[in-house]
Amino acid sequence: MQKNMSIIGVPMDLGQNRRGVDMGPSAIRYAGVTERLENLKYNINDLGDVPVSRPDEKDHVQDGNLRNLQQVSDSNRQLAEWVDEQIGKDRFPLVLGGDHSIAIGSLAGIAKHYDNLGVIWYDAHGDLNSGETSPSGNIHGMPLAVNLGIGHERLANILDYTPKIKPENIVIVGARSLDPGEKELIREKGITVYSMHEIDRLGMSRVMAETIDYLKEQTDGVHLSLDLDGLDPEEAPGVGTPVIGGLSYRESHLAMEMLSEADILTSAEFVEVNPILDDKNKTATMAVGLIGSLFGEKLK
Ligand code: B3U
Ligand code: MN
Ligand code: MN
Repeated sequence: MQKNMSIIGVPMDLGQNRRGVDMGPSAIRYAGVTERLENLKYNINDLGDVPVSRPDEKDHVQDGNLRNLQQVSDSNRQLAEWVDEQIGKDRFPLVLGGDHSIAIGSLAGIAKHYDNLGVIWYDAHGDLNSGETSPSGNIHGMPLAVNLGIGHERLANILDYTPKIKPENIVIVGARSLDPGEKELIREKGITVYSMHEIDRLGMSRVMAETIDYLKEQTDGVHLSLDLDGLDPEEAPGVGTPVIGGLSYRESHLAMEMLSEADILTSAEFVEVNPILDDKNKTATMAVGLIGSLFGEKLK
């Protein structure tokens, strides 16, 4: 793993409609992410936060079925530029959200450096909606579709290219809440999904072994996009859209340890930590624990 790492915070809460997830980057920093990584001998440069407009600022209008389109796309464009620059300097980007709409900007900045970027989408949701299929109008339910080139061009065309990723290079892990339009897209594009059903049947160990083998063969870089709502809300309560029956602390640490051992990751993001809905920063602390395992902490 690249030892030079840049942390980028994105205090974004405009991709959904519950306040508080904008404090996610602060909560994760407060839970000690930098110290944790420095102890593992990473050279950390924390670049601070990408600017995001306040919910009460300017014209927060709904554009069709896309809430706060202008503000979400403006911040994502800046995020894409920051991420692009860090990869250009040969630094591993670790992006801290913020709601999951920020995966639009991070992948825009990352994917231009690869011919065949792989993506592990660790999430209760598919985030494969568009303005046409979304039941909520919330852009945090759309980033994976946007990265496939499906969605408003202000989102899909950030940094002037689209699509960012290929459907065959995506692996979704932990899904248990998919909308009808998302299921259709998964079928149509042949996206690999390990839902909770497969995880229960096969076990996380086999699911991650298959994911790693597949992406190793198929891709020239792998991005982990980890939505904390992939975990069970009993263990990670500080998220805006909790879905029961999720991944456990133990399964999630095993997944991170296996990724660390395989050494295939080239970028990562941790999103949807909402400290207002949390229980004594438990979810941000969970995120930092997972980051520890992902970047090489060992049990013995
Ligand atoms: N699929 C629903 C709910 C949702 C998606 N992502 C989150 N929630 N976190 C939607 O609104 O698109
Ligand atoms: Mn998500
Ligand atoms: Mn989710």
